[in-house]
Amino acid sequence: SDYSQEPQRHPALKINAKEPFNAEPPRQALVSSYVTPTEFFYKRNHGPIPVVDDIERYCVSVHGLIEKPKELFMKDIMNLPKYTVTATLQCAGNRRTAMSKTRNVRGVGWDVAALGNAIWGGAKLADVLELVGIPKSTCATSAGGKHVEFVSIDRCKEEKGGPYKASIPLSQATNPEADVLLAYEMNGKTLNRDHGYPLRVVVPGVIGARSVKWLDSINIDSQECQGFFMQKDYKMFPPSVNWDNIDWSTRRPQMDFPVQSAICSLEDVNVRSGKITIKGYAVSGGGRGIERVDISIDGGKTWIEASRYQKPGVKYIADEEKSDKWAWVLFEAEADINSNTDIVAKAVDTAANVQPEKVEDIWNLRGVLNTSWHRVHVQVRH
Ligand code: MTE
Ligand code: MO
Repeated sequence: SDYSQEPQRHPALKINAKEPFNAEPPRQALVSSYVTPTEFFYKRNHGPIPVVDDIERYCVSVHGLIEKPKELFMKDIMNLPKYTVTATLQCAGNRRTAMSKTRNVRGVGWDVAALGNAIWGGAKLADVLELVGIPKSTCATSAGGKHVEFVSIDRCKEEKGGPYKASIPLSQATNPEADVLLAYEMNGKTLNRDHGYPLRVVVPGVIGARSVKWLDSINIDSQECQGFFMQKDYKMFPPSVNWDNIDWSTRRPQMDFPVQSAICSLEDVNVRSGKITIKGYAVSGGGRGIERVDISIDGGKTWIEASRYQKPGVKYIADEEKSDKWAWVLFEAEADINSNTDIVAKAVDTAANVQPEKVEDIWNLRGVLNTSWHRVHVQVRH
């Protein structure tokens, strides 16, 4: 593989793997703004960053079970109505490092910042599919159980040198309310190479692995994508399954991510005795908003409710009409700390799903979806 044409990256990023490049921002930087600056947005790759230099000739071929297969050029996609969607993208491996501390797992180690909240601009996939004769849907059971496969330009070793790929159900792809985008902008600027230039998929509310970057083709199929990252990775197994007894076919590919939160204003550190501010993020998949964030300053015995922030004028963040339903909320609480303790965060989403207490209970061999209560141990200096 050729890593000689990698883009420049912000020096503050914490590099978890160099080739392919995998990096996340420091905790503090992550929650310093509601919209994550592009240079601090985590970068998750499985191969070298592709170079697309002839944008006039770049096109996406749409084929498979359709009547009018088509090559779509950038101008065709940019001629469709442009939408902006504020959505949090989260890697299924976020917080894997903490899971591997109970029992070893395989995969890139991530702290709590393998996610980010961006304003994505582009065409709705539902509009793109209409161009090739596939009607829109609003009903989850329509679309005949078919799937939409996204194939990239990049090359990765897991696919034996082939491209990264993934699929979503056609019913989700054709539903305008699902807000699935073919995005060419991130935070108001042309998408950069790290994040999928010139065009990427953004599937809001779903683990990042399905938001294919550097889109090359779209394939309408009767079955879900058979690629490595759908069939042999990004599935959640029970704690009893190990590398000797694993049967990948017994589980479905993970789609929506579960309710998650983490404290980002503190690491396991010394603090001065007295008032401290506890800040972090909370997010849930599937368009479920955040109902509540609970904070404990005594290791989880008693709890206080944190205040939550998305944007000015929105007090009740679980209100779907007013909130950014695909986006995280930032939370904040103040507390008096006078002795060594564990500060803990747990979030509740609008479906009343709560984060599990112990990482052991959700341990899985690939180390995905660590959504256990987030703990920070603080030592007090008097
Ligand atoms: N798309 C391609 N083509 N190649 C990849 O390696 N990684 C996926 C997804 N799309 C990947 C990809 C994974 S696992 C995640 S979490 C997100 O992209 C990360 O997106 P980001 O790098 O823009 O944060
Ligand atoms: Mo990921």
